[in-house]
Amino acid sequence: MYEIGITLTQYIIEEQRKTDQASGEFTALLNDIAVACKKISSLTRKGNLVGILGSAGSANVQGEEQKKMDVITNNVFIEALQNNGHVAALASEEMDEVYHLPDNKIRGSYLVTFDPLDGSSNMDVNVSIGTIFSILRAPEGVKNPAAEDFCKAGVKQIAAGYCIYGPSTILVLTTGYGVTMFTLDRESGSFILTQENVQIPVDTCEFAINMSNQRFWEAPIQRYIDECIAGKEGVRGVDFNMRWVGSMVADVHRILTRGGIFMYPIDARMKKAGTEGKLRLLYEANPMSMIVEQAGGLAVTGYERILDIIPKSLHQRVPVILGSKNEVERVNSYHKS
Ligand code: P6P
Repeated sequence: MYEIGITLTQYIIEEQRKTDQASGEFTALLNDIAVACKKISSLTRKGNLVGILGSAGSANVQGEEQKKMDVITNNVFIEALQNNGHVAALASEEMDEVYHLPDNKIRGSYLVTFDPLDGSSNMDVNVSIGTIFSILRAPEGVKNPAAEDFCKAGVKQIAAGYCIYGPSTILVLTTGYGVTMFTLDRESGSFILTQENVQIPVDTCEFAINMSNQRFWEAPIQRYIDECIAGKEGVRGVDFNMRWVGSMVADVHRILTRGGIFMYPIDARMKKAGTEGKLRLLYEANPMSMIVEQAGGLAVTGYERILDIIPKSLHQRVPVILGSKNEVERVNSYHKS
């Protein structure tokens, strides 16, 4: 246990001391990520004051319109991570291919995948957004790792985290030993430990789903949501509440804080289009699933545990059902029956 109030730097150095063979490289990488998140937090607060809202006039590999801040924050992450010799390559929602470091840069032991500004369209309407990141071990002695080196099952993640840019900027991190939250103190410029050993309540009466897709859902999701909406008079015998921010980081943060179930299931449109979901496995579903499981929750597709999936490609999409253990188990059981 650590005392509330220590800085992220103090925390990760203490954590490093626990693993005696630690080289300090991982500690320094986490610090690089924290620096990137501080810079992004500062930019998101300036918004239109510095003309960074709106479209970049380009599309990403997903064919989605890129916002100016998608491009800006992607570059912030590259600059923060490529200069200190802790990463061997990067992969991002905003880049079609693996990002290889310039030849003169020292390579390190880790690979980082990230969504630099998840939910960026919410920034134009001043709603919480966030950065999601996942850390994998780089292959030994490979100067320029390839996409297949990133395509490891989520259980291989060394660490995962996100930073939510809301009323507070909060960095949420797991290295496999529980979930810890750090709130940015702008006066000192430090992330301060504000919550340790985060636990998601195993029960909930709050679901998060984009209801406008209801007519496309598969039967188990239809059944689950119908029962929630039926409330006290229905089989659940209790009324449910609904929240949908449209920013995965914000919905997951609420679930970590007070419980809930988040669902972006596969639906008829996706099957017709040949895609397997909306959210991306490597830099959205996997990091969030590691965090949720480390906080006592579950994260599944409806058919399998997300962290067990072997990715087929860098930008693979998957269905996501995650959050309070007992509710996710119920949805799982509906998929089985
Ligand atoms: P929809 C944001 O674009 C995102 O990837 C997640 O952050 C969010 O949960 C989801 O898509 C929102 O999707 O279809 O409701 O706009």
